[in-house]
Amino acid sequence: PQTIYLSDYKVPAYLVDTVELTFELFEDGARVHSTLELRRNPESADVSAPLELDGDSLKLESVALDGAKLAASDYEDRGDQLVIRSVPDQFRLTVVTWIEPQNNTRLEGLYKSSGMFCTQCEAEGFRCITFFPDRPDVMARFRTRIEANKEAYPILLSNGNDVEKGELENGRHFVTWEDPFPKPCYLFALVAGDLVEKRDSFTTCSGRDIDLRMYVEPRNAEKCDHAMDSLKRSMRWDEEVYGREYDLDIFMIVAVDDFNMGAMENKGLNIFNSSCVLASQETATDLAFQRIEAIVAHEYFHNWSGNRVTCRDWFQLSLKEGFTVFRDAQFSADMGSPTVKRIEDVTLLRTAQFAEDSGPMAHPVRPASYMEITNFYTLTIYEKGEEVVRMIHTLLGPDMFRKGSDLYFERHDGQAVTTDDFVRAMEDASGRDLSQFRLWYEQAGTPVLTVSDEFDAGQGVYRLTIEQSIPDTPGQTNKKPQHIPFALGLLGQDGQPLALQLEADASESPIERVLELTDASHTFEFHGLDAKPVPSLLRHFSAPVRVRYPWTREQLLFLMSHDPDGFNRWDAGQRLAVDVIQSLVGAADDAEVEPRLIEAYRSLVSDTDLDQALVAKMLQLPSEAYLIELAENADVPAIHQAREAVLKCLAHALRDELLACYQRNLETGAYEVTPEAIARRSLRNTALAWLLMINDEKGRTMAVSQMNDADNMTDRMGALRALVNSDYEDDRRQALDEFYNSFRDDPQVVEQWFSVQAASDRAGQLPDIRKLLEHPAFDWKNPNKIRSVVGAFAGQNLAAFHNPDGSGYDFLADQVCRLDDSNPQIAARLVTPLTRWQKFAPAYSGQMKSALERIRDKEGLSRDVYEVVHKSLA
Ligand code: B3K
Ligand code: ZN
Repeated sequence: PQTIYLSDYKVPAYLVDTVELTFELFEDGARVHSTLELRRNPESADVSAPLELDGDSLKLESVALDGAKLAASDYEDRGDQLVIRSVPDQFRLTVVTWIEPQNNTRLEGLYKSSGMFCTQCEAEGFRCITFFPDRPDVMARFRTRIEANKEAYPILLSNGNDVEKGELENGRHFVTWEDPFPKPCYLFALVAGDLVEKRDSFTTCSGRDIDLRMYVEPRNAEKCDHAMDSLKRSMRWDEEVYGREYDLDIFMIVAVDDFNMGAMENKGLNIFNSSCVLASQETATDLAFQRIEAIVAHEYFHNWSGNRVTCRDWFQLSLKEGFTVFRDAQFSADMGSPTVKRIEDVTLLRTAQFAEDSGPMAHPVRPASYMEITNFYTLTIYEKGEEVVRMIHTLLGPDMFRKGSDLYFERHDGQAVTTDDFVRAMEDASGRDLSQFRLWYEQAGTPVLTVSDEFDAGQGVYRLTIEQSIPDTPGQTNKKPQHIPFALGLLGQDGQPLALQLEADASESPIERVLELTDASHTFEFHGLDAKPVPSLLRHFSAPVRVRYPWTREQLLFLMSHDPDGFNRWDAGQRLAVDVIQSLVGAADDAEVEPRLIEAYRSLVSDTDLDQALVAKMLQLPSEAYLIELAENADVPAIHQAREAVLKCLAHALRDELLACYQRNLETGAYEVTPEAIARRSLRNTALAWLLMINDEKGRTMAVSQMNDADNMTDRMGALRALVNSDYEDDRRQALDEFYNSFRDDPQVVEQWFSVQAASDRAGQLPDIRKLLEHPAFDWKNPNKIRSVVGAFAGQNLAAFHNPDGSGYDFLADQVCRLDDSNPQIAARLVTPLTRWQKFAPAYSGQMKSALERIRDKEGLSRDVYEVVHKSLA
């Protein structure tokens, strides 16, 4: 496969003004008539370039230029390109292609899912529908006519407004849609199916009434309210916080069962993976409710950050993704607890993005090259990209940031632009120089900040030195220092925040500051202090970096109970727990667990004053995945054992407090999805899980009755998970069977049922996993099912996956090879755990590498998997 470089970017040789599409949908395929109004791009240097249109898996039926049919000798059908050597400066091109959506297992382009037709065009799926300049800087106005059998497909949807509809012969009908906004073809969408419609409306800030519609399969009709409410909240929030109003008269959301990722922001017609949009009290957990709200918001926000202003090329992907993730994170913070939202985002970043950034697929937020763009929808593009936008927000402050985003949207409306254009708008609006800051887009790798300090008692001066270095990553060495906002506070011995006086006679001394690091080393002096303070470093996680500082356990315990920054309180607890667990890795079975950790958790479990949502987060021990990320030569079973030993020790020591916590947090009133209620459920389910970890009889009775009596999925799943992870084998089996029998008709719940087993070291050993793959509800064509079994096993059931006999690795390699032919995008994602082979102790890494080599040697390997495997073995 070929590598594509950013440095080779050239403006398109031809522009498309309008696209007229007609889809004739049949059971054995679809005929696509496409008529393009094309002209040479005046900005292109190549004035005699042939016309080259992208295509993939298309059967070409005819080509006509300005109405005259072309002979086969007038064009060249290269399979992946349609080339016409001689064309006028401006012309109309009509291409007819035949495609087979019913056989499309890659789920890119037009395909069928549970009997309905739907599309996924980002990044390069439109070329699977018709020949087209499939690149985001070609923006055109689309008019789309869909024809299909009326009984089977009563609902026919595309982008924009429906302008015409009518009956055809043979029981067929048609609807024509027109989208007034020029858009790149990756935002095109089509849906045809037998769907129910849920309607609502929204009045925008300028008084326009927007028709809101959700389309779902009839059995899901009662699962739409939460997404609809989330949509309305998002629309209002974007008006209030970013001044962005919705621009079409209709906004549609469709739920689809077979979908490669979460959702897609097609103009006016967002398509969602069912699991990211459908929810009811009985079937969705709190986590799912929150995820749905965030994804609905994310896709909606793309209407401005992505659609009205889009990307020039796919190297700029983070322009829309990083910014939109930042926007949805701000939204979620405003809807719930900002501290908890930050904790969740940082957990993901530090566990998974940091791992990516230190592995063989490490790449900058704006990559310089790729083979398969689908592989670059990564944690780095999304989550680190978000952090980069967040740092601009921190450096500029909210008001200047808003001026910058206003300028960006105004300046670039209707354009396809670059991350550099985004930064320039921020600079121009604020007057700040972000030239060094731009390195965040160019350099890969997670910066390491090494912090040291000393106290000069004679002068009352506290000196803090911060050194930064950025590790080498594939193709990048000797990196330059980056511009890092570093938020900090200092605490006195009484736990009170101290004034931060950077000069002896400072007039202004706030209790929190954002220091700006630009050099490899900085020393800051804080004056007017009586004693050595305790530093609260990198508050709110003000930059995506690793901080190394020789914290003592006393300091961490102190910060855990005194830091006014909730995020850093949580972080101190995590660091302490990591330190304790790490010290027990490989230790004797009866090694003592730090008593101060136990006492700190005792106060937490009993604390009713502190924000209960924060308490619930602080009680979660660092995950195995995070402990592995922090380790060198990781020995997973040893890490697993040490973590479990701490958990069990805590559960034994705090049994009474856990029982009290469970009782205290029992629900009294009706079910609600508020931050307070979510925190209560989280606390009582954590208590339950811990009690079952130590096979507590009382816990067992509580779990069984909670499982039967729960009126919501969070509690039912909490009890099921606790039982699954206990040693009560009979109860586990019975609970799983009962659960399945109650929910077997609901695919979203069956997916949860699969993953609770696949992720459990008790219920998800390899033979169990193989059984799940044979289960009647498992479906190799459905990405959610694959993720909930294979993905959950390799990504969450780490001790079982890293079985020292290598069976877990072989299993994953087999599944990757199997999927490579049918859905390469999903196959390439599944490889991820193996790509980290260098992180593990030699006994593991060698076997992981062999598994990768076996995948590499598969015949006809897809470009998607090829890229990931070859880069991992390089
Ligand atoms: N933009 C889509 C992702 C498309 C992924 C294509 N492989 C969803 C999102 O980020 O909103
Ligand atoms: Zn997005």
